[in-house]
Amino acid sequence: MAKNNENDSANQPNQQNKKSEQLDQYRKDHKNAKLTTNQGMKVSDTADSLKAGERGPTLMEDFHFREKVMHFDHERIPERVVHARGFGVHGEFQVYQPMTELTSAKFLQDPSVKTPVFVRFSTVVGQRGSADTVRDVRGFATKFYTEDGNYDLVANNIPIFFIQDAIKFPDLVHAIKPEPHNEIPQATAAHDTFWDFVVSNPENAHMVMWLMSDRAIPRSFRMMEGFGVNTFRFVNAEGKGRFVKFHWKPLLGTHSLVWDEAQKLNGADPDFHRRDLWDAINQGDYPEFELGVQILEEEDEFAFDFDILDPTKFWPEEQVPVQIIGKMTLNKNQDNFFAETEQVAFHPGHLVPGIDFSNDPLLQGRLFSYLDTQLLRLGGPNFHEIPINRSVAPVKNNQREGFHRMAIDKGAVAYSANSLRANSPEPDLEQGFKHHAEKVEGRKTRKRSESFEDHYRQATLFWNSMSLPEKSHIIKAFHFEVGKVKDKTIRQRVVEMFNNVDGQLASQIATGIGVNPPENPGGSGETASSPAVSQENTVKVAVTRKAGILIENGFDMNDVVQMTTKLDSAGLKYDIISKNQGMITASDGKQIEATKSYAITSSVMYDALYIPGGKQSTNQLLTHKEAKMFVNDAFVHAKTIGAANSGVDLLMTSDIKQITFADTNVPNTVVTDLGVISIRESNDLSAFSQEFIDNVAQHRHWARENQDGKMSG
Ligand code: HDD
Repeated sequence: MAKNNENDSANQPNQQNKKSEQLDQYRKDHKNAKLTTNQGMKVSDTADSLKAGERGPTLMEDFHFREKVMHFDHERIPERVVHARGFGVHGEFQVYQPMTELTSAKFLQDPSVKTPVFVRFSTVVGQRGSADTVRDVRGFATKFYTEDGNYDLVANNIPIFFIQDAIKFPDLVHAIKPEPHNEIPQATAAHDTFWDFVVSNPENAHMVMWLMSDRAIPRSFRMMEGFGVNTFRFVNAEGKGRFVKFHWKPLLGTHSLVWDEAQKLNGADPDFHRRDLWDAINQGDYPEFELGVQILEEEDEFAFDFDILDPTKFWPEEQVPVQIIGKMTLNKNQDNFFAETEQVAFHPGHLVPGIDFSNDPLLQGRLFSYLDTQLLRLGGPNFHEIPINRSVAPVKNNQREGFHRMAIDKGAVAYSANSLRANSPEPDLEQGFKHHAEKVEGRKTRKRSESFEDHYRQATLFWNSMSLPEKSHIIKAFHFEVGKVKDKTIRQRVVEMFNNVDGQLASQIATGIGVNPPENPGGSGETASSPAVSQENTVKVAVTRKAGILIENGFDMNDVVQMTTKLDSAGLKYDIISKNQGMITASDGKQIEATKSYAITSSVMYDALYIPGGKQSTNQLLTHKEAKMFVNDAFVHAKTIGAANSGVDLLMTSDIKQITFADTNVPNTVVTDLGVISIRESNDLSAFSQEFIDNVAQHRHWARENQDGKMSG
């Protein structure tokens, strides 16, 4: 169970690492303390201002009032222009084996070294207070506090990007953000300006396919991949460079919500993703991600039918395997959202020796944007001194002054070269960063390389790689997103554009959005697929999944205890839910606490649903429309549903009744049909509860989508 907020961070294990020790110097707990002003003077009253007489005007000399309100007046800083809504956590990274052959990066050499990290997950489009489960790309930015300085891997959960050149980023963001005249709509691409941008800039085709896919509505930050997107370079101690793409692989697999569920969650719990992460870490279920790299020798730069510098292309894992090189464990929540999540400043240009850039034109432009945006957001050039941004490696240079300078730099000398301080701090010729000595040559031009011209083949490759349920979700996403576009010409142009990806896809998009199917169904001619990008092929485990258990007075305690014992031992979570919160009495007189009621919870907050038996309990549940909604939603969202003994009666009155399990009524027999598991007349639920857990591990039972016209993608 999650603890209350005050205790949450206090009860966490204190990480023993250099970053944590550094942050300890700034952490304050304010326990057993006397209230003071910012000058440290004790305050005798903070509830009444100083007035001329009890009913008189407030006096200018009330310095405590002025200080308190002045501070409050200035408590907001500009939110990030993109990725405004995010959530940060601490962790540690360990490499599995020395990577000496590929890179000299020190944090990738010694498997016994735990490098502290801070990770910020985010959505891209929504404002800071927007909902978590919107359809969007997710940011996955990691700051490694290495002995050689900070290294930032500023990644997303989709391996490619919308545009090929950073100069188009302001156009993309202006198009996808709420429209400027009325600031509608919030946190969504489902509006005219975005789709106008898409059809006017066909390089978006591939990314839009991913954005319409399940990847854009992750089940959890703990269950999504991360991708560095841009092509970087590993450089070893001998100066040999190789191209590299970075991957984060979640040990829990890559899983998504369904769209109807995601929308309902936006209302039921707009903090669903951050709460999921916060709770998991507080409960000791530390999310783990393996770091993978795809490596390309420089000689193979031109060996592919796409340009490896083009950020709208990924390197299919079947062609360039992902080598797993280490693991990150996220094991500590932040103590203060503003100080850590809000003030952390990432930058793809924060490198360490052994890692370098490529000429990817999106990456090159990013290198300007991040530092620049931090200047405005964090109010000056000294944001590297904010605790969360501080390197654990010593910072020594001749930079001085500026807003909010913390360091007290001693001495008269603040320039280089100098003789008065023996040229200290001096460049380190041995260990200092050396730029990879790539040969570059060319005439100045604003032209894009012809090798960046094909916008459709990989979009088709992605489409070819999708399972049938994934394809149907993509089509439904197009219906929602493009259906919201008011301009019919743009809707028609979306169909024409995606006809270049796949003719059938284009025809099915057209059907839902009231425009004509393509005259000549087309496609890019790509026939290959990449099974690695389908979520059907991901890791499937039940651990940390959460079940809702519906009971009322008179429930069967044996049915509850057998299931919860099994869930506990398999590492799953559950909530006991009833009409009202409080103690609920079983048929044997024993009691259990319902920690959740219908008023504060709903099926969309759970991965699975269980209805134990107990005639009296079932009879009451049968009269609750909320209980039926629980069952119907769980069914429609393709979740595992289990019912034991009289609990099965609730399923019989729901939308599930048409599937075959209901006809099977053999006592003491576990019946499983499309992820609905039932057992009648049984006291021994061991096989039943194991079957329930095995089904939860499947994540969803997509075959159900064909069972019921009401299924949503
Ligand atoms: Fe970016 C933030 C990831 C392209 C300009 N970006 C930002 C964050 C992530 C990414 C995860 C949030 C960092 C945090 O949590 O604080 N961005 C990407 C990826 C890209 C990408 C994977 C494609 C490869 N970004 C991109 C381009 C530009 C920017 C092409 C500009 C030319 N990004 C920014 C920014 C942000 C940012 C405006 C906003 C807030 C911030 O930097 O700190 O500079």
